[in-house]
Amino acid sequence: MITDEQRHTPDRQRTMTVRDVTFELLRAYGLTTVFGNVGSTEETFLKNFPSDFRYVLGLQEASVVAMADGWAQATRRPALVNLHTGAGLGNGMGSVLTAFQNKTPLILTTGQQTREMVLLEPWLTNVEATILPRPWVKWAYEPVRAEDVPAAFMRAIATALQPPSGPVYLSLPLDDWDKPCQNPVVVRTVGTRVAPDPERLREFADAARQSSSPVLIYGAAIARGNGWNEAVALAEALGAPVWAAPSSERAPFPEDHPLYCGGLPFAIGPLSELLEGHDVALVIGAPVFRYYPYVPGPYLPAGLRLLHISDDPAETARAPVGDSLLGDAVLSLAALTDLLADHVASKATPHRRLEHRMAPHPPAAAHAAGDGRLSAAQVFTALNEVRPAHAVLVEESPSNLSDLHKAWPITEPDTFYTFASGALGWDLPASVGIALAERDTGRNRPVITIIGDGSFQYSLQSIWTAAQLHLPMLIVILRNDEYAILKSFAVVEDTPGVPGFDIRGLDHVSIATGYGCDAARLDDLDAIKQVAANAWTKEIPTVLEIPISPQIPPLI
Ligand SMILES: Cc1ncc(C[n+]2csc(CCOP(=O)(O)OP(=O)(O)O)c2C)c(N)n1
Ligand SMILES: [Mg+2]
Repeated sequence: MITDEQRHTPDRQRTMTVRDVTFELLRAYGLTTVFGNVGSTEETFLKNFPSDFRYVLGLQEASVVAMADGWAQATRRPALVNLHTGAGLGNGMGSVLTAFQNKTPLILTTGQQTREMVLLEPWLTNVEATILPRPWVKWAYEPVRAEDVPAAFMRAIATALQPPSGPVYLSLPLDDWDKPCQNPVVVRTVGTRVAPDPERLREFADAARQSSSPVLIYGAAIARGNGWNEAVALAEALGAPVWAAPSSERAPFPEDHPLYCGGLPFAIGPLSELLEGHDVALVIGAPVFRYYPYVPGPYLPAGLRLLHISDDPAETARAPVGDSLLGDAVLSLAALTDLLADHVASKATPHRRLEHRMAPHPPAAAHAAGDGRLSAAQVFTALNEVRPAHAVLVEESPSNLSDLHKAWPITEPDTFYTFASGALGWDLPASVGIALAERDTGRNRPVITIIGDGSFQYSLQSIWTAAQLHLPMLIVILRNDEYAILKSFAVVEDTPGVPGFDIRGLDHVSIATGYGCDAARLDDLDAIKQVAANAWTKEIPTVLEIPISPQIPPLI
């Protein structure tokens, strides 16, 4: 940190350190919150931690990275993470993988052993540090000289922010921070959106104009770019039905809009079937497509031309079908709407409307199968009744997802988050980061996390951070004592007799109170509604364990 005395001393008379210059740069970028878990190799970075910076401690690194991810998404700013050398980064990698697929700009840093000893690999040396986080970072670097540290941060920030945005990584030897750094801080800015090639976009607009039955498939990039208005304007200009891309991690379109059809299934054959009858599909801001279970079939129905717009060249390159165009989703939506200004929208083709996102068919049993326990659907309906206005939903509840989306349509921007990756352990800590961002931004919208009893275990330490930060969240654990969704996969994959699906004997009330939260086990709808409604009067999270009747929903 630069003291007032240093600030008023002419440059020639004092020695700036690597720490001074780096903190000036971080300050200039507003990177004054460090999400971290510290060790001996990071203490030199954090020494005399400046009072205008904030340290958010997470007790395990998967939580630290995902909290930063949630905060970055909800503030629409990059976030700074500091972990303990290779050991901490290793623990955090599941969340780094998710952040990469979420396209969240994270500046990941770890300490490294001192340059004096690194050659002989003392304890906790991050051997081949830049290899460890690959392929889930856009750039990984360990500065060759101490004085390169600030410029390496600047390059890291620029790389993280430019499209497609994502995590970057710096490994920082612990003896660099007090070394002299004569180079002044250089603060550069970069653009974060790339416009599509106008000629090719015109071709796409012409194809849409000439189509007799166009369909729009919207992805999470529209939500990340705050583009609901643009998404609605294009849909209405075309009069086209809108699907959310399979398993969208953010809601790209208001789910109560008359043109909204639901979420496409994440399997090849069933997805293709749902697009039958259309002649042009425009996919904007999503991969083509995010699939999961393998269900063979044609990628597209006969007679359908697919046009794809994304700012991620890896996505446009790996699409198995269709013609692609690189460009920002929201800029493309606006430009297409302009190009179609003279277009008289035909009436949207009447279409099967799915009221859920991931699973193509609703679960067989919507209610408890006579075992006295509530069904997930009953719980969601009750929570939806008492949730405060503008509540933000964060979800990781695999077997109950379609029930959740049926009960809880997303009708406001930035009120739904999940992971793009399927790597469990992201949503709970991300929801803590989102709740912190809601407070930091002054929006103060309540955050409700709905999570399976299996998913809860992966990053449960994050609820301690939420309690320490006095965040009044509502965290609902659906206890079915099993990994239910894996039983559905066992049906699809025809794998009877797989062990390891049952997770009995967990006491979430003890766990949550042990981490400093309020907690209760409730199996009565009225009590659930009452406790849920009161969660917002507290200064710590409320964790509800709700026993639910297990169900094995059909995946396909
Ligand atoms: C990091 C990670 N480990 C394991 C898995 C495999 N997996 C997918 S779903 C699941 C079970 C989830 O259980 P729970 O949260 O209780 O939801 P339920 O299926 O019971 O609704 C597991 C273990 C995964 N996706 N990610
Ligand atoms: Mg479960």
